[in-house]
Amino acid sequence: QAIAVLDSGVGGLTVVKEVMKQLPHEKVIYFGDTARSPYGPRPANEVRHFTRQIVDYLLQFDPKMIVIACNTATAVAIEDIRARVSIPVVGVIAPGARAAIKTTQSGMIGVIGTDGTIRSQAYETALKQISPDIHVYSEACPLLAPFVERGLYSSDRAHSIVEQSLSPLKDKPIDCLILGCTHYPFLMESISQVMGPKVTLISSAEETARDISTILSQRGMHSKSQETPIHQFFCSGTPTVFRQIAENWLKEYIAFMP
Ligand code: DGN
Repeated sequence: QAIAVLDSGVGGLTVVKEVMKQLPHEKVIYFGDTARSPYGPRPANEVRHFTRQIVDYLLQFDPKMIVIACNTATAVAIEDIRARVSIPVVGVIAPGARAAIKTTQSGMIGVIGTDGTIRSQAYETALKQISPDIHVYSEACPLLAPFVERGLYSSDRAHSIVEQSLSPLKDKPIDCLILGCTHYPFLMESISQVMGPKVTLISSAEETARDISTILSQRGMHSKSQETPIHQFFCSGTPTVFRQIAENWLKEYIAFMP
């Protein structure tokens, strides 16, 4: 049985890469809703509806777990999906929030994400639930995910958009920054250059893969096979760019895209 992973587009591939790194024998079935990306500006109801549709599609494959590898969808749909399915559902917000609390020394945490994620205040809620005195500085960066979606994450233009998007956080006293959108690890180098060495970056992708592993262990659900699995990738839009990005991002882990 596979781990089913979904996102509005290519962002969830950052979670998939961490899963492949940490859990090389687990098969992944991925769905990127590239035709309807970005989710960030959409109303919560609509994102919830899209998430349900994708989960229904993925359930055909009889997965052992659903990973909502999209912060925007996690923020507004995770409880709804948990109520609808009987397998474990993992989101990307709680793992990132926990990691940030472990990392911060000053108690001042920055969060960047889509409009939808920042509007939902899901990170504030998750962070303050663990540690009520924490101070959160959030900034919506709506330009970043669409740029990644076009495959332009290594360009000079991407770097200047990162610079511009993060400028409101530059003078804030934060010591860690949560990358609260699964598209942002594609821009990790630029983000790290802009924020400087005093700010630790927390990738919700890496933390989520750790959570997935913990849940599989607790439930005795790890794959027993020692073979390299054949993963499956689907997207709702034209596959050309999606495929290029996936092949390039996951090249250490997949020989070719089936
Ligand atoms: N990757 C998604 C997230 O983590 O919020 C959403 C990106 C988008 O749709 N703009």
